[in-house]
Amino acid sequence: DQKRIEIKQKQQQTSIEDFKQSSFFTQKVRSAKASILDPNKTGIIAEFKRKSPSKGFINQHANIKDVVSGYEQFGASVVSVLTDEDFFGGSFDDLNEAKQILNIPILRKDFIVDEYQVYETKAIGADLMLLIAECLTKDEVFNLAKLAKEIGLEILLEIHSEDQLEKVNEFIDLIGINNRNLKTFEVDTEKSKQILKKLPEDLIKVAESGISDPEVVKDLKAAGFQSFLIGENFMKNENPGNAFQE
Ligand code: IGP
Repeated sequence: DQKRIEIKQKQQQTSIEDFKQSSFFTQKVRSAKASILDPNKTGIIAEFKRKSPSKGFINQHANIKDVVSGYEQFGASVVSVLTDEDFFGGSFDDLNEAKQILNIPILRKDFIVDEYQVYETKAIGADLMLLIAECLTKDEVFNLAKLAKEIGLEILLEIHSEDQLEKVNEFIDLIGINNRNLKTFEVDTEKSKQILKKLPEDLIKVAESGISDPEVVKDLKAAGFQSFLIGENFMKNENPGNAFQE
């Protein structure tokens, strides 16, 4: 609800028409699907995140350009940038700085609830967008994903339980299973492996959150996940790019 109030205010400053005029709007996005399937890359979606609701500050003063260039250099397929300010301390400036130096696709990580934000996502230079099944009805997922596809964005739909699978539709490119329960913050990769078995064949399958060692990645890969969204485990180091390498 808070997001919706913010959106109303923003709409008075920048209109959807303004977004359509922006230079990124007409550009073709970089495909996250292709980058994840690229055998010369790791399949990892590496996240830039200063703080989180579960941990508080992780790395308050990290320099985004240093971090994300490290991620790219060591083989990340995609970089995820939080743009939510209240819970994650992110901003559009962060995404903009990342865009200036990266050659790989950028995921805009935020709570998308309105069509306005879909246009905004394209205009700020992101290549794909997160939709969280838990925050949206089936119809909302459909409408937001359809619009995103129309303007050329790729879509990662995040689910956390099997019943949310009914929100998958033909516009979704990647499906993420969040190992972390957004309400209790508990991490359970076994449950994610169970849900994985029920997923449609043609989607790229992403394991998200709480991945803290290479053994877990191996285990999830063996179970059939093609991509791994990792934030805190990198960001908690003084030099997150180097942490990725290790
Ligand atoms: C990354 P972690 O535990 O590696 O930092 O998790 C990512 O999965 C997590 O930030 C996340 C998230 C979200 C953040 C998953 N779903 C939805 C904001 C909104």
